[in-house]
Amino acid sequence: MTDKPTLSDWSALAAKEVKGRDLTWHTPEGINVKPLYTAEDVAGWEPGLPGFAPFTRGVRASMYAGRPWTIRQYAGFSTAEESNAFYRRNLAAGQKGLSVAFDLATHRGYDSDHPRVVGDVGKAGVAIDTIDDMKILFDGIPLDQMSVSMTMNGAVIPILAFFIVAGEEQGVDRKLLDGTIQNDILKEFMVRNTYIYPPEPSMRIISDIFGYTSREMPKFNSISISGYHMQEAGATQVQELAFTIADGAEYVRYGVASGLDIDKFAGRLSFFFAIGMNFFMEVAKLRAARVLWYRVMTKLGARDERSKMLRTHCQTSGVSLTEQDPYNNVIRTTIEAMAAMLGGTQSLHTNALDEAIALPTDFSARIARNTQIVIQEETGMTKVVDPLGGSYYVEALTKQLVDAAQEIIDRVEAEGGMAKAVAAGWPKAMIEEAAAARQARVDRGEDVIVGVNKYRLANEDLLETLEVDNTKVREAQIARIERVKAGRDEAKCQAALDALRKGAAGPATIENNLLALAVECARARATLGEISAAMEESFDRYGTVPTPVKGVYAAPYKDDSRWDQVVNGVKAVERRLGRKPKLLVAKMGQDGHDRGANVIASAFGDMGFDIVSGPLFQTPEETVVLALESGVDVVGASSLAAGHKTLIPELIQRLRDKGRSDVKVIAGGVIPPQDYEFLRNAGVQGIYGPGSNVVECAADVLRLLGHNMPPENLAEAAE
Ligand code: MLC
Ligand code: 5AD
Repeated sequence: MTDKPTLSDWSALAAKEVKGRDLTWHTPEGINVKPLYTAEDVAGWEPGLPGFAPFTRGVRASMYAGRPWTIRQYAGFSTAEESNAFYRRNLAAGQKGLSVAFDLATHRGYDSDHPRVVGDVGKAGVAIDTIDDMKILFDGIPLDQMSVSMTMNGAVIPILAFFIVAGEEQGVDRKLLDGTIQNDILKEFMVRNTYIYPPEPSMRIISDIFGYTSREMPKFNSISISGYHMQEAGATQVQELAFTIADGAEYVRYGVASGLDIDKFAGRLSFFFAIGMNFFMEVAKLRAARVLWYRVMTKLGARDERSKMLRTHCQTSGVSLTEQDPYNNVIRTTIEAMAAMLGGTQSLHTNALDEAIALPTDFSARIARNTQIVIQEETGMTKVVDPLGGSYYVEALTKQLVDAAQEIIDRVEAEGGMAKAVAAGWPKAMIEEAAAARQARVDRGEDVIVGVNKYRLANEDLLETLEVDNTKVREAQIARIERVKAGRDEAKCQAALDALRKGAAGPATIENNLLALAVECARARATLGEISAAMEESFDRYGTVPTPVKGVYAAPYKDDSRWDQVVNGVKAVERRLGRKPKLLVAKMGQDGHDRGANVIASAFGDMGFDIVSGPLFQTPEETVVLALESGVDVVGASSLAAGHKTLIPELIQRLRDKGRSDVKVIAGGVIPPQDYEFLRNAGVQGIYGPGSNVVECAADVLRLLGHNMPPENLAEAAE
């Protein structure tokens, strides 16, 4: 009998096979993944059993064998009528829970008739202005039987009030309302940007909602503490994990400080994570999240096990999907969905294959939904609880993620908690650095994206996409606002709004509970804009100006000939102009997705451009003023929420009106190829969709500025 091979025997054999090449994978989170894991890597690690603390293997003993996760597709567009019809079709075809996507006007507390939201109404989600809209949205959907998630953070008070009153008017007691409100403002300040008020009153709103729902709505999840948007903004999985858990700890502290007993509300806190393409890391991340939350809640004094149990929704990653060769997105989403379920999620959204260009059509929504149905009903994967439990690699990764995230959590806690960290800005900066580094890896081909930086198709077929007629939606919404206002008891409505105004101006007491006061406003037919404005009077409206990170994008380009060509091109233009070429990175409308804009600002800055980072939420008029005041050569409009066809032509027209058509306008972001011609006819001189190489974008801008920039392949030929 031969001796059993040892680990060093394996090492020697593997080294021989690869001629000594180092097989360690250094991940962006700083984890060194080895090519082999064995029992040695998990010595001392005890994952326990599902349903028992610390819930590493799942929050339920029977998990999907008892009840599969909820197929909960996030959706909403156009009017309440259209979204309602879409929901009903989806439920009939096997979707299990609802998840409402609101348009950006609604998110930011504006009625559809507000002049700042002309490009946004009904575009990235459904427009909701009044209780009537909310009732139509759930028409024929019994709110005591269907669990409904609502992604709302800024205008969370009027939306939740409308939901409660819509239930009431359906005959459903609020005690029976089942669902979730996102209500997670800290990540809005960090990455998602649909806040309305400054941080302090925003945190009061959250405690008021905890108070109200814990007293009145026992089945309702009062918050969905979200890491999703951090990963979308470029965060590594360790950053996503750590900042999300630290956010959760902060909310619990605020709830307790507002006088609530921790175990009275903590059982209804829920979570939300992104699931990207690093399959095993994502599985381990969900397991690690449960361990970390158990630890944090034990430390914060929770006694009830339910308070320490991390229940989560997941969504497959939007940024991992591509405009190019979009059927590859079905494959990506399937892999991500499997990671979410193997990690033990409670609820899941799978993205549609047209994610990178538009909102889902009936066709793409069907494929996305069926991805989950096939896993649940055809594969047998739900029959066994935590089937990856005990995998040396998964268990070792779980432990490593717990340790790495704990380090960041400890730093946050040592500095006084997440609210302070967010105000100091370092988590956001950390995420932006990770985003710039990722973009450089993709642009350099180090991170492969099939169909984008490798195996790219010579010709792409056009995909049929959903188009919302924004003008029509806006007109319909305005008509309904007018009808509701004409039909209400004005004195009663104004009295309810006055009471809310006073409540917002006063201390956070039970009598001043903002949600309770807003429920009265909703009953009296006040609009979302009126309810938001009543609070804005004492809370004020918050705004920030982005600060691009420096040097991160440039770092890996040392000794890169194409990079040098572009940098020299910028210098040549600088010599000719007697100053650096200047670019305004503009964000117009209520679209707060700023990862792309920040990455462009950082990368172009690194290449030598003079960058003006425009504030979020500008009107085209404000953008023109800023462009002319700062004397820019180029305005780059970044659009990810479908406002481009309204906002960019208006910007160009206004530049022309000022006699400044010499200022070049380019556009980037989520823009369907079907719209390119429309934009070019409007005067846009360069369009850069998802998957564009940033160095090549800069080369293109140099050409626009009259520099004789050689094409990319010539640079390669010259090497
Ligand atoms: C579950 N149950 C079981 C069981 N599994 N009972 C017995 N045996 C089992 N094996 C019970 C649960 O205890 C619960 O009852 C009920 O069944 C429902 O299960 P759940 O696991 O709680 O699922 P669900 O209701 O779907 O709730 C999941 C959640 C919730 C807790 C994560 O917060 C949620 O649905 N979140 C969704 C968030 C979302 O969709 N966000 C979209 C963001 S999009 P009980 O009585 O215990 O409750 C976005 C994009 C953007 O943000 O930026 O715009
Ligand atoms: N309908 C469906 N999905 C949406 N998303 C955003 N808005 C909608 C909507 N109205 C999804 C996309 C995006 C993520 C934030 O949510 O996948 O990446």
